Amino acid sequence: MADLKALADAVIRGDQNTAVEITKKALAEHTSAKSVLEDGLIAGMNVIGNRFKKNEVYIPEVLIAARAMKMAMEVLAPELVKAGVKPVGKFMIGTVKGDLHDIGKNLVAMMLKGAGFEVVDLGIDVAPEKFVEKAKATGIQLIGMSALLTTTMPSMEKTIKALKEAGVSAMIMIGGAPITQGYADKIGADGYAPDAASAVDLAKSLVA
Ligand code: B1M
Repeated sequence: MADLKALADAVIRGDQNTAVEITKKALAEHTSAKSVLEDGLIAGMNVIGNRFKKNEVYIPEVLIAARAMKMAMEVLAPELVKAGVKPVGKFMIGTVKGDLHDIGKNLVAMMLKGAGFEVVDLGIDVAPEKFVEKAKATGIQLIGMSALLTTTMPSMEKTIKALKEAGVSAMIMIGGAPITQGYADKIGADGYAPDAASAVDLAKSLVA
């Protein structure tokens, strides 16, 4: 029998070969795709997320774990589709206009994928019009914006204004080194998270 605890441990260690191998074995043995996802991959990423929050692991460990999860997800994804497993929620993220920093944004995207969200990544330097266009095209539930520069923080406010004017009803969360809860409140965002692990908790609570 494939061991889903061992799968979670492989994700935690960032051991992509073992993660892929156990995922394949579990599917070959008819373990449900949902169980492989929830009891193996997501369980492992949850541990990493909690350790990251407590500063017990750092960015490289999170990136390596996320890569192991990504490789296993490539094997699992077709089975999840067949089984009709629905994502926890649909999340769209981008670094706002004028801003080219994407390390934190990528980390947030990976952690949310790890938590079972379907993630649309718009990349960097994303103009308000692009957020609006993609939000309308995808019917997304939750939009995330990242900014690392004090000079690009106003792009968040402009984007929120554009989304509201376009009638987009998705929840909006923001983050990035210069962002604070006070700023989120001021510009009308629905939530702020200081780091990628808290972003997962926030995203779950916003789509709940
Ligand atoms: Co830039 N840069 N940079 N830079 N850069 C900073 C941000 C800076 C603080 C450095 C400094 O002066 N001390 C400073 C900003 C000052 C300010 O505005 N107050 C700065 C500057 C000035 C600039 C340039 C203007 C430099 C220049 O050209 N003169 C220029 C601007 C380019 C542009 O964007 N238009 C620039 C360029 C660059 C590089 C391209 C060289 C590179 C980016 C590479 C890349 O991202 N692919 C870069 C880098 C690497 C940095 C530092 C060193 C590191 C940023 C980083 O990746 N941190 C940074 C200094 C620093 O922070 N020590 C700096 C790690 C990352 C995991 O953290 O992004 O904060 P962070 O993400 C965290 C949280 O904030 C949160 O979760 C993440 C994980 O916990 N989070 C969210 C992030 N987004 C979230 C979204 C959420 C929720 C949480 O919900 C949606």
